[in-house]
Amino acid sequence: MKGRIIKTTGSWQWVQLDNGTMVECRTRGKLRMEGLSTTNPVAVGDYVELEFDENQSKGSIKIILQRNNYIVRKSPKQGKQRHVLAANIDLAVLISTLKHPAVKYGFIDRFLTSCQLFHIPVLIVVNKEDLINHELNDEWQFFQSTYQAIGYPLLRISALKRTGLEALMKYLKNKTCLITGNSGVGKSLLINRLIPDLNLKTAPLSKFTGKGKHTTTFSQMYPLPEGGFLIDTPGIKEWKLSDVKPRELAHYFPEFMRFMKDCKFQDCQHLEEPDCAVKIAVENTEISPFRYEQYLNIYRELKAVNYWELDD
Ligand SMILES: Nc1nc2c(ncn2[C@@H]2O[C@H](COP(=O)(O)OP(=O)(O)OP(=O)(O)O)[C@@H](O)[C@H]2O)c(=O)[nH]1
Ligand SMILES: [Mg+2]
Ligand SMILES: [Zn+2]
Repeated sequence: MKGRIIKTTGSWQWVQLDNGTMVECRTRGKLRMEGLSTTNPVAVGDYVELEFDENQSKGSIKIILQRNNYIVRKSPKQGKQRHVLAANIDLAVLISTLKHPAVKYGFIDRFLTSCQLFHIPVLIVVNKEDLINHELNDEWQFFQSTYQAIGYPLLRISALKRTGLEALMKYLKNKTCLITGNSGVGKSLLINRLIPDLNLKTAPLSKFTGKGKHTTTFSQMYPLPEGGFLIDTPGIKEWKLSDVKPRELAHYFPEFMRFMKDCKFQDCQHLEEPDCAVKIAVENTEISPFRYEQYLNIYRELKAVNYWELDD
């Protein structure tokens, strides 16, 4: 029998069958072995083949069907281990705020890199637009010019005040959408707005730090009344890149592509090399100097990690 994973918690998975029935399943030992290089062998969004147990109330997963795509990050706790966040995603919706909490550009640029690597289209959503006053106008201009200029669609919404939701819905309809972002940006409140009667838990930010409280603790997929699915995920503190080699990093910065071919050296890493067309474009601000800085930061980080892991 076929179904789709809508929630995973350790060794138990909740699978939804085509007729809507929910079945609690275990993964078989062998399946877990095959996925050894990742901390989780099955992920939310996976299509699976399952078999019912003798008493018919629970099941076990026999096969994970071929994935269209998936997105992996380095497990925050387990060093080299990889964690599959979700599979078979049509759109990654990256939620950010300008204030409460402040923008985490490090997270955004790393997440965008992963989405380029795993071929997942991204929509950037700035939530809490009700908090964007004239003091935040420069930040908004900067944010917009940085990401819209390099081709990412960008929307401004307020989940609280229900503004911009119709425009957003046009992007989401009939797709499997991964909703990600730092803790407290409003992922769960937004999903509650789009799926009435859901009542996901949301929480005010910590008075102390102004940060989210990691209210959502596991990923789960919910059907949209208009068709499609939204995957709520726990707030991500730090996105650690997986599966990217430093010398390939520039390929995941889409705005570098049209300049790279004019670099003097074919294997140019766009650091200190002479006649680097990317660096010239940065000087002319044809490439955002900020994004180039981020490229250098991530490049150095990947170099350091690869040194310790001894594979380049
Ligand atoms: N002012 C304002 N507050 C909002 C908006 N959207 C969400 N919030 C508030 O921000 C806080 C955090 O919202 P959540 O939906 O719990 O955030 P989350 O991204 O799911 O957080 P985690 O589950 O911890 O990752 C709540 O107090 C929400 O009411 C908005 O558009 N404007
Ligand atoms: Mg949440
Ligand atoms: Zn170069």
